[in-house]
Amino acid sequence: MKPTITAFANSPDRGRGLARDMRVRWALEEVGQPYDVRLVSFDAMKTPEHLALHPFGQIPTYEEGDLALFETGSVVFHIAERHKGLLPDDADARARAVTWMFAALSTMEPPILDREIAVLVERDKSWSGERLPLVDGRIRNRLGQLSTRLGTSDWLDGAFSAGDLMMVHVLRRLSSSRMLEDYPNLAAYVARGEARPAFKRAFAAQLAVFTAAASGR
Ligand code: GTB
Repeated sequence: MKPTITAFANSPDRGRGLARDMRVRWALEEVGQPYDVRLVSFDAMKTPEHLALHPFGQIPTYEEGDLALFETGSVVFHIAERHKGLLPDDADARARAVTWMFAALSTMEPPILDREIAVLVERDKSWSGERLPLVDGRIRNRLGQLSTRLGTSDWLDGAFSAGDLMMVHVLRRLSSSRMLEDYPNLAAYVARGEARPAFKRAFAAQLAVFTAAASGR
């Protein structure tokens, strides 16, 4: 059954593929599963209809027949479990790929989100000048550790997996900070993910939404 996901009708990322529907689009493209998109406004995300799908009033959601999911970790894992291509067949390798999904979401993403809040929301606070370097230090610590683990490998554990998909998308959120430039193997890792045909298709699809919204259609 063809799933339907939700995405921003007017994404604040201006089509840069940073909103989290991009992860789900990319996963669906990797496994060759066509999908529909229902675009929602910020107001629509807070209606009872949307809250029934997503208790936190956010995007993306994922509907497939009677199944409704939220949280990109869960959605990408579901897609990876139901289709070939995003998780290895070997049980141990599969568990390690899932571990990298969790690492992306639980260890790498939180300090990166903290930085976005520090830059976008807390910039005017009197303590902002002291907080940002602390947040940046936490990110650099994680980037250094991840860089050491990745080393000269193409992907985190053998072949490209849902763990890489999630990690690359999380790291992309640092693009405006230029922090990745200090970790050439991580910058190359992100570029490798972005070069995948499935990524390019997903990126083009979300950009088309932004372009159409911007041109007033
Ligand atoms: N943990 C959830 C998941 O992984 O699915 C988080 C979902 C989430 O944060 N969704 C955001 C949302 O719906 C959109 S992606 N926000 C609206 C709200 O909470 O009311 C976050 C996002 C937004 C904007 C940019 N940007 O402009 O660059 C990037 C990412």
